[in-house]
Amino acid sequence: MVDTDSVPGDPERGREPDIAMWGASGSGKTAFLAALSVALNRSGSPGWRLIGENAVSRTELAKLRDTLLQARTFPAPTEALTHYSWVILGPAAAARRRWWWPWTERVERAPKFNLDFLDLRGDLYAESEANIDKQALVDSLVKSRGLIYVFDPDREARVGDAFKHLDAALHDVAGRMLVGDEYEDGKLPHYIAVCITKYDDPRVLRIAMEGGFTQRDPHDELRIPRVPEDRVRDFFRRLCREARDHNSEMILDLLEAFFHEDRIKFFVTSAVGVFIDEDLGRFDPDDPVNVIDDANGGLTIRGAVRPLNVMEPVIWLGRMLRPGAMRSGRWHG
Ligand SMILES: Nc1nc2c(ncn2[C@@H]2O[C@H](COP(=O)(O)OP(=O)(O)OP(=O)(O)O)[C@@H](O)[C@H]2O)c(=O)[nH]1
Ligand SMILES: [Mg+2]
Repeated sequence: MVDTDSVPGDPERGREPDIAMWGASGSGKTAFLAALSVALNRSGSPGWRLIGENAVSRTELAKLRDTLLQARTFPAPTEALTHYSWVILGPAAAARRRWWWPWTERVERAPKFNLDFLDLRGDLYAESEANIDKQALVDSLVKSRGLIYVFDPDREARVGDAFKHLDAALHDVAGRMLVGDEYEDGKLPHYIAVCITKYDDPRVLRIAMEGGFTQRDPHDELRIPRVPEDRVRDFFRRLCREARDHNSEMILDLLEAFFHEDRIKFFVTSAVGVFIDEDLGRFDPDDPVNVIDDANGGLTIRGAVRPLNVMEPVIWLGRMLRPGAMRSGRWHG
């Protein structure tokens, strides 16, 4: 029997495992990354930072953030495969004294997660033949142990191709990981954060509010309607039912067939957040739209950028994957 608690996150490389991201074309992957540093700054719990590990990643991070905050619009569709190496640093816990060594204080290590993201165009799986970028996506899904799966309810209602993409990508990953004997339980070893994007979109908000999925957080002065944690899975199922493609109803089953149920967590996210009228000082259900058309046929972010649930999935994955916390399917204690 192997003591799983002593197994580091990624034994082969002796470092924290990577987090990979995927989702259909235009589902909001790059906007999510752009919102991440804004979200960490706004988190209300000071001390969280997102840092580029190399010059390219630092420049890209600044560019993404400026697009949202200065240009007040969204990043352009991803054309070339971009590799980001970022580190999230959290605040160190207060120093502690040990009872057997009371005259010295032990400084707790600050939480630190590596984010090795590959940002790809999401239409890869629209092409049936193999290509280099698709290969890179599958490699990154296989190598990672944390996944951010981006699900765009707006696209599902209009185009409805998430099932096709997910099914194809999962079968490619399973073909590489599950055919051998390594994962005896027949499931992929990843933790997966299923992120429903564009919650601020009026249609998505309406389904949440009229479907009775939302609640008000009594501590939130802005009175933004939230989907409580224990309702998000049901909300996801509902959005899949509203999709254009009837196969979308199978997305949840597909996820639960490939991943351990206790390693899947659902999040309702928005890169820009809902509109808050600063004079009113709170959310107005009759005036929620935060993304409007501009004169040049593009989009403008109308009010403040207040990302919703963007850092939460990343920090959840970081916590699940930190050395010692992960239970790989390869070991059975
Ligand atoms: N309302 C709203 N729209 C969003 C949000 N995030 C993204 N969008 C819209 O979705 C579009 C696509 O977002 P991207 O982040 O570029 O999507 P992507 O998944 O990176 O797309 P590809 O790189 O083309 O695969 C944006 O241009 C916005 O119009 C959001 O939080 N709210
Ligand atoms: Mg993109």
